[in-house]
Amino acid sequence: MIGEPLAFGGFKKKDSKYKVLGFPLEVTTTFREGTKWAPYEIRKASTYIEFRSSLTDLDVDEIGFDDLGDCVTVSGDLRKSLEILENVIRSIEGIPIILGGEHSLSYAAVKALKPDCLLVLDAHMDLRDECLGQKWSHATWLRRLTEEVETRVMIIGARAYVREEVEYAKEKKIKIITQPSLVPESVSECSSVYLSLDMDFFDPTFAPGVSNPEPGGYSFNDYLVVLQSLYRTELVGMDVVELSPPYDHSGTTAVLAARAIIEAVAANEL
Ligand SMILES: [Mn+2]
Repeated sequence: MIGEPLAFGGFKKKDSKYKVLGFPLEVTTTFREGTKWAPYEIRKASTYIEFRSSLTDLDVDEIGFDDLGDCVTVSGDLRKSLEILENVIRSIEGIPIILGGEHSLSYAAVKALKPDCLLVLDAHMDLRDECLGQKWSHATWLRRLTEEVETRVMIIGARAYVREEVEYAKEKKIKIITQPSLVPESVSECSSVYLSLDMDFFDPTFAPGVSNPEPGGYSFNDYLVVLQSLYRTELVGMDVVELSPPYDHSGTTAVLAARAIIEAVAANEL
């Protein structure tokens, strides 16, 4: 690995179907900035941890990853950046694993991959019509997406939202799941799933380095319970978003992000 460019787990295994793509998107962050530095920090953390899955006991380093590097973003232009990402994802053969970046990027990924279901792990619903006067934002991307596509949406972890979002969720039949153990049953109805992990799904105790921390979150073990939902469906892509390295003083949020990817791949492989 020494002398090689940084890659997820040190992997540039061309024949792995798991295609890691960094997308250092940061245009609309409203609180704690720094998400654009996350792809680098997640890759760095990933080179120092074990790749054995504690959920499945699989050795994920035997499966490996194909790290494609970072996709270009257009500084200050969210819509253009999303257009680029959507096109890049369409061109990838395999299962893209996107290292964000702000949460808006999931809009482009889901549009490109057209999963039957979208499973969002997030403290927030991101269903506002506008955030601070902006129609396109990390806090509105899921509203824009559900206005355009028919994908079934399930959210687990939501604990900070406004009435407008709850009403919209009801209108659009977006499923708000309140217990990790209830996720596998809901997802078992899906023929394919895209997993979007906002790191603020976790409690700030476990994941302090995020843009919008919210108390009352979940643990890594809860996340493993959620992942059991991948046993009986096909994962078509995932992202890990909203990690903000300048607030990740211990570096443990980046480790958690890397571990979260390893476990998701293991759950999909089982
Ligand atoms: Mn969030």
